[in-house]
Amino acid sequence: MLDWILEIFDFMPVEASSWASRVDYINNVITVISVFCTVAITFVMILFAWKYRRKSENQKTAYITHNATLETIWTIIPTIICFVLFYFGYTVYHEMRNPPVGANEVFVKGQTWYWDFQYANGKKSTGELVVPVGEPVKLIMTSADVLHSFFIPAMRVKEDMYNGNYSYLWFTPTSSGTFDIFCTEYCGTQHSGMTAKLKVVSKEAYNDWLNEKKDPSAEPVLPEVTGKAIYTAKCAACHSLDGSKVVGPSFKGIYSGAKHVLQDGTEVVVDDNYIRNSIANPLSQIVAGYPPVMPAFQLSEDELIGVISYMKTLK
Ligand code: HEC
Ligand SMILES: [Cu+2]
Repeated sequence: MLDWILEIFDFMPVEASSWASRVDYINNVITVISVFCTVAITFVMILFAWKYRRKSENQKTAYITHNATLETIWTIIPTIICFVLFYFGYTVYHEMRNPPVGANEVFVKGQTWYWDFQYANGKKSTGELVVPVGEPVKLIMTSADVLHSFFIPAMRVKEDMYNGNYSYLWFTPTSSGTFDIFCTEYCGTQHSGMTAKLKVVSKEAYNDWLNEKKDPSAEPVLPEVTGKAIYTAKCAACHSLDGSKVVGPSFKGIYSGAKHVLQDGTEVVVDDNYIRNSIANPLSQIVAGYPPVMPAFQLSEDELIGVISYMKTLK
């Protein structure tokens, strides 16, 4: 019966990720409850207005102040419904905010009015995001200018992207095909044209695409190679790779997920945003036990991707 009612609401985009059916189910249940309540309350309101209308000039209406039983019931039942909806919503949300370790990472840069993508092997694409079917994909996203928002309706994922900061989202595509990507943050005159295509392909096709070499002279450089060069030129004087303390903390195992304690006592888990912030605003988060002497570096988005990718290799 419930499934049959939910069928009526089947006007959503295709379901092509492991989130899709769960997101739609919650959405449909909320819609069914809302439609039911709206219709029922409106009907009863009109009915009662008519039924209990004043029928003669000197008719006195009943003097009712409250009804404790009714009020308790209409408080408790909606509260229970809200908690049940919250439970289902939160479980999906919690999973959405915790990408699995080992997901295929793709860096995404939004700018007025197109999208750039960079893959783990340094390959870049514009306006076309290619991912393998059945494997988790994590997008690490930033904006080169104003606010944008990355939306793939078929995957049921959407996340804002900011200048100078990384946001992320992840999904596991469950069917192959080409899907639309939209910007859903009004970002200027050509906002509506800020679209791209998501191509979900087989693992083999993905690997072929990732490693295809159209032009041997323009072979992609591994981001960690770029990162290592930057490290040697700009960071090695103060940061070691072998665990020893030089001027600053060693980069060895920096991505292990361990907590780092800051000067003010707060604990942080090292992630892409922490690294990014440590480079651009070193004085905003000072590691406990070290002097605040690190200069700020203005690295380009590609250089940041390089340094971050390189640090992830330092086990
Ligand atoms: C002049 C020395 C110096 C240079 C050069 C330097 N740093 Fe630092 N760095 C420090 C010090 C000191 C700290 C610890 C205090 C702090 O957090 O500011 C630090 C902290 C960090 C942290 C936080 C480490 C942690 O364990 O939480 C990161 C990440 C970092 N630096 C990245 C870089 C990168 C990337 C470069 C090169 C582009 C660089 N640093 C260049 C001195 C330096
Ligand atoms: Cu935009």
